[in-house]
Amino acid sequence: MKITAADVFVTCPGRNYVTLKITTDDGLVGYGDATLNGRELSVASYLRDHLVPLLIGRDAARISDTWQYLYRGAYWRRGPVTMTAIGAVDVALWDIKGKAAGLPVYQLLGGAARDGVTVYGHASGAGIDEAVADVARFLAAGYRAVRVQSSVPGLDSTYGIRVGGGLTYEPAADDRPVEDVWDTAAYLDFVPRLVAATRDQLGYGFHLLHDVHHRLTPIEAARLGRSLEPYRMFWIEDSTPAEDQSAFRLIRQHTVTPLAVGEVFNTIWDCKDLIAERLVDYIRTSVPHTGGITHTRRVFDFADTYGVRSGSHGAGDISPIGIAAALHLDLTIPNFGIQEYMGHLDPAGEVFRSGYHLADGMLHLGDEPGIGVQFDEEAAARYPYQARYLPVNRLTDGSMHDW
Ligand code: EZ4
Ligand code: CO
Repeated sequence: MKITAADVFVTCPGRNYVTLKITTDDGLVGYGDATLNGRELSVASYLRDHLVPLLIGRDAARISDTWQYLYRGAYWRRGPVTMTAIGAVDVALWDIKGKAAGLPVYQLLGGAARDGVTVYGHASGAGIDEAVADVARFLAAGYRAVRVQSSVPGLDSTYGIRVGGGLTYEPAADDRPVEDVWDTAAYLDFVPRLVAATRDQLGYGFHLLHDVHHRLTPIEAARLGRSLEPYRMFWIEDSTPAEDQSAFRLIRQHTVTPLAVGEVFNTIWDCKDLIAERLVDYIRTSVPHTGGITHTRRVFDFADTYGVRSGSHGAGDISPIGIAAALHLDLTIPNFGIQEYMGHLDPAGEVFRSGYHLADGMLHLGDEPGIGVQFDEEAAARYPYQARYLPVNRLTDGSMHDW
């Protein structure tokens, strides 16, 4: 089963997605998600210019060998661009392996270890009342877990607030990033009130999450965690900039609020100390950004040894192919925690036809062989790439801050 072609598609049905398609000499086709939000073309180039020539003629069945060949062969280890490109190849090859076997990928990974994949939805609002009403809307739709975000009084724009019916937190700017303004004191005063109002009005019969999005110092994160303890959070996410693993030692000393981190990680080397020292409770690496199913499974297996559970990143900038790949892994691992699910808005559904569906707060995979997502090239061509940046953040005095 030789690889005869590998093609890269960049399309913008509502937001940008990069898709890798691998074709074999026996007519099988596999898809991988190569989307890296705000840096899409760098992964497309890494694939087209550096990996595609190496893939042609390789045996598509040898997933592990191809992974090692691309990882060790790069010499320049790790990094989001490299690992997203390798991840797309890996998922496309798992898709092909499933199709060759006539089985969904989760069957090849050991079969389902649970009935479905519990997900959390993204509630938000312009203030406490609107945010709580949005959480209630998710609960009414059957969700068992909801993330709550709200505009912070006094700040013009805050991460995580859905604008209108949209599903993006990265507003389009002309030719440079949108600039948000950040005030930690205002945020730290506000979030306990937001969370208290959510629990007061809606109770404790569901999991409640909140994303800090890398904005606090360790002692500020410790204070936030402690202030939220009465409200039994499922987790606070990305409380400090994620590259500083030792920050979590300090946070951990001060609070029993569960901690999650990892959406910007791309290998086990980014989180091995966090896991081995039990500094976090949930590891949020995602299949497309962490070298595909092959490497993300290693991260989760290692985490299981230390009682750390998965909580994979699943924002809308991960395509339905990346989400489906995550679901196959989520369904099989022993230490599944939760899966983020933001969903995708049309016209993404014209380009990606996915077999998974939401019921009772869980995502359920279909029975299609492979990953189970079809990619429509003609539809993709109708939505050409649009240059977009993630926003940046400044403090009120103009200093750059983490977004
Ligand atoms: O800002 O995926 O938990 N979800 C998130 C996301 C991230 C985007 C960045 O590309 O933090 O909304
Ligand atoms: Co996040």
